Amino acid sequence: MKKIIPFKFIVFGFAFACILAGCAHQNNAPTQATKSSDQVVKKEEGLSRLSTTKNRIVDESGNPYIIKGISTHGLGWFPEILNQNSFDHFKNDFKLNTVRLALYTAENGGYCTDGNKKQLEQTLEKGIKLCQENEMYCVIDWHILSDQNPLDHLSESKEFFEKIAKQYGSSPNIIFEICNEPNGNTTWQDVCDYANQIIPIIRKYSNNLILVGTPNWSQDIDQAAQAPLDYENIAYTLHFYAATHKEDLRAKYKAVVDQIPIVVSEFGICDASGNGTIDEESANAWIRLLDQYDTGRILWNASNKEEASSILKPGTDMANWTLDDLSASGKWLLLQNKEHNQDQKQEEKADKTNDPVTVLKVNEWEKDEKQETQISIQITASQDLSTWTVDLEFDQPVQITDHWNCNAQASKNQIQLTSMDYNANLKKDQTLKDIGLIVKTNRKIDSSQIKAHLK
Ligand code: IDC
Repeated sequence: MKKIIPFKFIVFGFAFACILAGCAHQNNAPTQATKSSDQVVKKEEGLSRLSTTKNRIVDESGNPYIIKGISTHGLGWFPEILNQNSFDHFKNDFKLNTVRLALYTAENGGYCTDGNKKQLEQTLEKGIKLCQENEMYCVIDWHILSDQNPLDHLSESKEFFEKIAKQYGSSPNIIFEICNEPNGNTTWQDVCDYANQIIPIIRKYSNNLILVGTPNWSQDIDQAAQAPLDYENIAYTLHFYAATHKEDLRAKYKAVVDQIPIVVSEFGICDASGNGTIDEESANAWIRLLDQYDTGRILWNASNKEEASSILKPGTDMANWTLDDLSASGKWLLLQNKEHNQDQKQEEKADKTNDPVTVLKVNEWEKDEKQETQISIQITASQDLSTWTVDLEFDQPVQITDHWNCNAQASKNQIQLTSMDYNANLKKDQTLKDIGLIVKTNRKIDSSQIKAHLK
């Protein structure tokens, strides 16, 4: 079923779209991807090739696909993380589908400065192969940072992407990220000038998804939305560090999320230094928001460096770690998956039962000494409906903090949800998902205690 966007965002998005200027970029239609002869073999053939619609990443069936990944730290500094044990954990414990390989271009030991190019390439290839063997997407991240402007190392970048796209571009699991974080005085026009030279090189060999960084450390996605690049299968990156970037950046994201495809190709739950305090409340607010729009996200970073963003405790043996070695960031990532699993189990259960209404607890957190809970509702119509009402009964008094794709009213222990005009009509056996709300209570809510009636 088509994704339904909260009404308030549709209105906002539409108003915003109306004032946007058109794009002034040359029209370079992607060329047909050619098969590379030395393509690596490929357990990853089962992976669906990802592409973009106007504003989402989708799989080959056209369903929204959520990239869930972990980024390596700098490949030159922490290459030991690339081993089968790590990938087992990434895939089976964290249930991730993507690994991002961060190739710093300019820092100490960078690919374009004083780094050992050959060794860095070998490490990158090791990462690519592990992704392929484990059927995971692999983001090749040209990690500009202190070099601020991607045009600074244009010729190296051209050479690099020519080589990598030629060798690996026909594998469906490869995703190209052509500039991590443009920053300093780098403008969106600079990024476009760069992208307009790199993308055609990649497109000689591959039509795969390409991620493009945005100015201001990949936070100015509004600029990309005003003048998107003129190629297919391009998404723009938004980066956040939850303890530093909060409501302002979330508002910026919400304003453009329906205009361009966005991927959070790097985020941390600590501050922007990659260290400092962990802010789970802000991190959870981000994840709830990204979930609403099926936006992919990749956590920084898989290493044992002594900094808050690393998922392993300092000193952990990266060749042979276990879940006992997780830092606070690592534990948080693991918990994401547990909550996700719980949802999936409930959704599977819901699919098997014939209950017309399913109530799923998606997430919960504490705020101002109260409990906030995000709830998702599914309705399956047992007959054609032209309007619907769902009564929810809780075991305690409840208030509404937010809601989407429904009208909602609370009174004591009850909440009544009613249809919006765009989702009132349901055909027999049709399932309506994406109805959601956030409620505030004194105590934790057990979703099995919520009684739901469809009227
Ligand atoms: C940081 C690392 C840190 C390293 C530094 C190098 O966590 O150990 O010394 O880079 O300059 C980014 C960058 C990413 C940063 C990260 C945290 O993409 O390279 O990693 N960050 O500062 N953007 C925002 C935050």
